[in-house]
Amino acid sequence: MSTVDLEAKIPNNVGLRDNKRLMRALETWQPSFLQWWKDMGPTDFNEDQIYLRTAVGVGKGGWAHFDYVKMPDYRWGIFLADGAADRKIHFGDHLGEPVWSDVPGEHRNRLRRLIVTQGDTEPASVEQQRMLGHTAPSLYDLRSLFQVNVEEGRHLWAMVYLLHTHFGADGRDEAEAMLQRHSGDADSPRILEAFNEPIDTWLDFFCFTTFTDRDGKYQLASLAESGFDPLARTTQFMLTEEAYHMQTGENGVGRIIRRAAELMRDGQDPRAQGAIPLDMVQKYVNFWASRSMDLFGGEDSTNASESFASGLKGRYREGDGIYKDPKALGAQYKLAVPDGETMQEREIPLRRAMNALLLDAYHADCRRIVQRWNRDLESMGCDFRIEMPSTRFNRNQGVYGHYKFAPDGTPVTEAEWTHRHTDWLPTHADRDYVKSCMHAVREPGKFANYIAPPAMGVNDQPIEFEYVKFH
Ligand code: BYC
Ligand code: FE
Ligand code: FE
Repeated sequence: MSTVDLEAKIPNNVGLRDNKRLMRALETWQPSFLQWWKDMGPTDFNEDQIYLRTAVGVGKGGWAHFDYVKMPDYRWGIFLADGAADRKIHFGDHLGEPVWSDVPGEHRNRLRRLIVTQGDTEPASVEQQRMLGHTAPSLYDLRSLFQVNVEEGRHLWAMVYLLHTHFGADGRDEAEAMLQRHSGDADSPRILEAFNEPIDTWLDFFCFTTFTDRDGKYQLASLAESGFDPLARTTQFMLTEEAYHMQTGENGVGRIIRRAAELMRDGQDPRAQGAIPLDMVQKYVNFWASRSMDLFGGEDSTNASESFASGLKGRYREGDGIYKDPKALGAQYKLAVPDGETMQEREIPLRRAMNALLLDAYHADCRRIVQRWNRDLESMGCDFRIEMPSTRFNRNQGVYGHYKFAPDGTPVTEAEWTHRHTDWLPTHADRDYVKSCMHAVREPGKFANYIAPPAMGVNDQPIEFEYVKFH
């Protein structure tokens, strides 16, 4: 078991005290991070007391501590999950070799790129969500937002730690650059597309945490298989925090759906009550699910093949021994690709289909979430059903990116798309309407009329607990 140093300026279980050079580098980066938080984070709430969970160790069960803190005083720590002794690389061309505790020279660039891409998304999401605090539907939800924000901040720390420790001067430059690119910035945007999309409403936020944080889960899980041991152990621990983000999303969308269904059951029109009609929720689901599916990259990818072959990025749950061939050689993946008016099935070598495989697992997971929302609709006697859009719908990356499809995956012509896309994706009018529903509710235990209360509070506290104390 690693020792956790909670007294240090930067709480950690990576022995910072014994590595003065690294400690100095990180302590130099810390003020830049705090300045970024103050400029680009949830700026107007930095003086308020938030009931937050803070990671204080990596042991099962007791890894987190709850208390009131001001966000700038949050203890952003560096934690690696404990590693198994003499772990071996369990996939790809280096199968059976000992894992690396230092960066192998021949994989340096690829590894840095993966870490930078991962790291870039974390502060991006905080930037995207920075104004939401002003319209939180309850104190419970406001707390959830800030919990997600501080933890995404910690995930940035996790990647910056790897860059500073293992990539020398370039790593330090990359760590600086993480605070200089900004979500939606015309000159210096975030790396991946979904992280430049605005998150203006709580429906966007809950769809984002359902679908985009869930991409995070799958990407982190495949990096947690990595032969580069520090990356595997960092991402492993990040996943424990990620579960709450996805739960915030699933519950949030679920509560918005439930509220609409309740009103309809009582013979009312959700729209007349400042609630969000279910067909509008479906459009937001379509939008965020498709932008998030793009985060898997191309279905047929030489990058993905190389990352797998080099032992840097494995398949989902690769370590659980669920795949027959840990080298993924000789097998093919069947991919339906557009060919003129029709679809043709093409076989590609499995290694090149690693992004497609991960996307398939993600899509199945999303369908389970949608089913849970639908079970709730059914139990309330409502006939509407939410649907998870096909992996082909509204894509900008990969083999479907240049073609048009309906949400169920049927090919459509450009003309049909032009005619029908406003039925499938939020229009300006939809967005204006959803924005008009957003207003802050700050009385403990009270909720905006578009969202049902949660089933329970946080950390065994009641729903009407004062989750945020304003200064
Ligand atoms: N937008 O070979 P290809 C999270 C680029 S979320 C823009 O098809 P590859 C979080 C790609 O970079 C998880 N560009 O795909 C969630 C490449 O560019 P170059 C984040 C894109 O490289 C919520 C080119 O297209 N973590 O943690 O195999 C809140 C061809 O790429 C996009 C990671 O993503 C796009 N959507 O896969 C907070 C893990 N997609 O090289 C946090 C690290 C692709 O031609 N990243 N491109 O210039 C990776 O593993 C891979 O970079 C990707 C792309 C899966 C993203
Ligand atoms: Fe994260
Ligand atoms: Fe997250």
